[in-house]
Amino acid sequence: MRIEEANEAVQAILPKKRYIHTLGVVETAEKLAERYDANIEQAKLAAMLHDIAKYFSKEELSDIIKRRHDITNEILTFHHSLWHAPVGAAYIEEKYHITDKEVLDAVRYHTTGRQDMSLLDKIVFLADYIEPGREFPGVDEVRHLAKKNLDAAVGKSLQNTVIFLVERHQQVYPDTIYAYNTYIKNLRSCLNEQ
Ligand code: DGI
Ligand code: FE
Ligand code: FE
Repeated sequence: MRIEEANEAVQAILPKKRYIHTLGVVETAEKLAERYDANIEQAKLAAMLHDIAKYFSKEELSDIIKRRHDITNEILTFHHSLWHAPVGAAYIEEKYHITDKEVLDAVRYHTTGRQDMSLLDKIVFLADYIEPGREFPGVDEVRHLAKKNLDAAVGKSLQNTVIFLVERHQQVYPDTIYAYNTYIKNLRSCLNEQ
């Protein structure tokens, strides 16, 4: 699928606000791909499609999760805001015949992260967190880190997310914990070097 087709598809599916967020993620993913020598076409395509399932109903999301053998049903016992990520990957595979495993994985793990993230996973995960439309405490620190150390920036955003969830008495999905345990080491060494 070409980026222009993906753009038209998401523009038709997503509400305006989410579409603008998506364009911010595409722009940021492109810059990160240039900075860290990733494939720019893959980064832009994964970014364009990352939230495609965001407004599927809970029923639709859970039906797809139950039907797909590559998505664990365990995710249904966690907050429904996590479901659109693996469902988005399944949807773009089925509907647009995207077969690029790296693009599919970057969409699948864009919300939770995972233990060993590919370069593309990290770029989409981080672009989603720091795109220009995001405004929350701590985002500027992650934007700054993203310019000098990708893994440390991923570690910082995971730390912020874990703190956010724990403070609100929320569950933390296992992949997020695994990702945190991996990339917090990069944050620590990056901070120690200063
Ligand atoms: O879809 P977006 O709003 O662009 O961003 P996202 O895909 O990162 O959605 C994240 C939401 O999911 C955010 O509000 C926090 C919530 N969430 C709930 N449980 C978890 C979680 N996020 C992570 N990373 N891990 C969780 O266990
Ligand atoms: Fe998302
Ligand atoms: Fe997003």
